[in-house]
Parts: sequence; C-alpha cells; structure tokens
Amino acid sequence: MARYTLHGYWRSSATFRVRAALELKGLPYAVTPVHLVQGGGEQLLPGYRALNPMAEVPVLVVASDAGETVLAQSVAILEYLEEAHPEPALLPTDPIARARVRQLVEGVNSGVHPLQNLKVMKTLTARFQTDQAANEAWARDWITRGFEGLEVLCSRTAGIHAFGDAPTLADCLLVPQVYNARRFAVAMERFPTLVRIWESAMALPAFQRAAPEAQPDAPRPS
Ligand SMILES: N[C@@H](CCC(=O)N[C@@H](CS)C(=O)NCC(=O)O)C(=O)O
Repeated sequence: MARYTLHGYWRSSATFRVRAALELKGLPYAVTPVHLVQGGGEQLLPGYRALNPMAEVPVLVVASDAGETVLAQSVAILEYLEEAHPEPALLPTDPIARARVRQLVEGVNSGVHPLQNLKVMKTLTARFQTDQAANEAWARDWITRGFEGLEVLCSRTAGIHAFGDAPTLADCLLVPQVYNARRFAVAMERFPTLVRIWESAMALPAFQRAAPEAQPDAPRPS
C-alpha cells in the first residue's frame, strides 16, 4: 500500500480538507508542517516551491515501491484518495448525485476560498496598505456572500451531513470553510444548515482528529 506524507499547515483549510478525507478513510499518514507565516512563509522558499511550484499547501507525497509522486491541489488529492481507496465512499454512486456533491465542493473551492486566501490579504496590504481589520472584513464579506448561496444549496441536499446522511467530499470542503468563517467572525446564525453540517461533522472522531487545533504544529494553549 502507498505511504502518505501530508505537507500542510495546521490552520490551512485546504490542508484540513485532505486530513478529513484521510481520517474518514482510515488511512495512516505522516505530517510535515509548512509554516505559512513564520519568516514570511515557508511555502515561498525554493525548497518548498520545488515540491509545489504554486507555493501553496497542501501537498500529498505518495510513496510506493515504484517511487514517490507529489500531488498538489486539495480537490485533486481528494479525488485521487477516493479512486485509490473507494471505501468508505465519499462520493455517491449516482452520476447526478456525484455532480451535486462536486457542485458544493466547487462552491467552496473556486467560489469562496481563493478570495480569502492568505496571499490575497497580503496583496491587499502591500498594494492598498490595508490593516488586519480591513483584511478580516474582506474575508468576512466574501465568505458571507458564498455562504448565502451554499446555505440554500445545502438546505436542499443535507441530511445529517451536507449531502444525505453520510459524510462526503462536500463535508471535507464545507467544514474547513466554516472553520475559516468562525475565525473571521462571520455571522453564522444566518446559515443554520451550514452550522448543522459543521456540528454533525465535528461530532465524528475523524473530523476531530483532522481539526486544526489537534495538529502537531498547532500552538499549544498556554
Ligand atoms: N486550490 C488550492 C488552494 C491551496 C491554498 O490556497 N492553500 C493556502 C492555505 S489554505 C496556502 O497555501 N496559502 C499560501 C499563501 O497564500 O501564501 C488547493 O485546494 O490546494
């Protein structure tokens, strides 16, 4: 079986997505922390860029007797894990149902997350001299706008989890995005379905193990 090493950062929501899928599938993995802030960000160092020229986490290194393969882009990694380890399934079998799960995945992956990424905030500050409060308001606005649509979509698909009663890739994307929303003080009472999806997921040991605060590189409470 392949051996996995996940390069990521404890508070990175894109890394949280991959941890959630690895944990839900019961796959062992080693962790190599990449500090996104310290010293300007380890993701920007030449050594890390050699691993991922996009200078982002996560990266999953897949090692087997045939050698090592480096995978980046969390959704591509999730799709790989689903194909390589089909059980427990994180996509339904029906083609329309699969597309609807992927619709939620992309709603977060391309519709919300890129607008509130660290590099966007750093660029706002560098170009327009915004302060931390302004950057957080920016993140809050874009997450709120995305959640207005995702709340409606999820209210049509959710059971216990985002799509029906079993966790899917949609939960692997939505739950980390709700984590970010809480971090940026989004008014979550406007999004009761998303809150319920978060609570259902965080009741599962897999999501608890994948949570940012449970990671070896998370700051320890003093
Ligand atoms: N589309 C990418 C996004 C990855 C991404 O943006 N990761 C963030 C952390 S959540 C990052 O590494 N940011 C580094 C930066 O902004 O400099 C994926 O899904 O893997």
